[in-house]
Amino acid sequence: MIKNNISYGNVWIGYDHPMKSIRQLECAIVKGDINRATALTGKCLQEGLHPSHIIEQGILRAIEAVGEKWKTYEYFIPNVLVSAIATKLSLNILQPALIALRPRYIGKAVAGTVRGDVHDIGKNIFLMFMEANGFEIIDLGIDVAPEHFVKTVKKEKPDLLLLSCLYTLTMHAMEDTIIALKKAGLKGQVKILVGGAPITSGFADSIGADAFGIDAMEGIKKAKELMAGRKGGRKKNGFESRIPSTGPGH
Ligand code: B12
Repeated sequence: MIKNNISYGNVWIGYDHPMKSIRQLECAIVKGDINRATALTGKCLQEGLHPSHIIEQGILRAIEAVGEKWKTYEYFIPNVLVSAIATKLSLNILQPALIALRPRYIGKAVAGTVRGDVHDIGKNIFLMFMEANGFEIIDLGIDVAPEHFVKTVKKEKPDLLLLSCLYTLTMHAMEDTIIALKKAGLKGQVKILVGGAPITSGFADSIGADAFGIDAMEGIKKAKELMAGRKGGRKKNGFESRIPSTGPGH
């Protein structure tokens, strides 16, 4: 797995242990050192580390540390922003490597962070894993209005709608989006999967979502379960394979 390294048991000789690069990457993101973070991301890949391992052990840990520093007033918005930029650029480097592992086509999903909310790191990570698992993704970005989700679902006829939210004050926008889908008669046509730090399964149920994922990995599992629940398989373009509506607005 790891090139250019010689290991005897847990002892690495000649070159650095690749986990050292991951720790350095974590550190660079926390410090907001964008150039170093991108260089180290490339180095981690060159050392043969799996992109999902780099995300989980480096990037996610870094963002958690940044969140802690914000909580304790050690960091302010500009610090968090540079760390977020470093994260985004590192993810851009990892994306091709992750997508190259893409298995067979599973289905199509429209995604976005709901209206009023600009957080997208978690959504982007989740979407990268979705793509690596065979989903075609149409990402509408951040601060997406319910009407925009509705318009895109009508046009693209996805299997899944993925809604992300990080800021508690915008959680209601998830419900607004589902209400708008119901009003447009689309609620039974697309399965809705929700996630983001403040979201719980109770909240997801209360707003009429079809499933909730606590993190990216559980999100993938739920997305696949929702697809498996669809009758008659998936045709690549259209609503043809949709499960028949199970009741009014659902
Ligand atoms: C980075 C960050 C920012 C960056 C965002 C950059 C970006 N491009 O995303 C910036 C600086 C812009 C920012 C702005 C603000 N932020 Co901010 N931010 C954070 C921070 C530090 C990290 C968030 C993050 O990326 N987490 C890491 C990701 C990986 O986690 P995640 O999003 O939960 O995603 C995982 C899962 O939830 C899941 N997932 C995510 N989406 C989905 C979707 C589906 C369908 C599924 C299945 C799964 C899934 O998969 C992911 C991977 O496992 C948090 C603190 C923290 N500890 O979380 C605060 C935090 C979220 N922010 C907060 C606040 C208050 C703000 C501001 C209001 C600050 C201000 N005064 O302006 C603004 C918000 C403006 C707005 N309208 O949205 C608060 C929110 C508090 C609350 N009550 O909601 C937090 C918690 C900080 C705090 N402790 O006070 N922020």
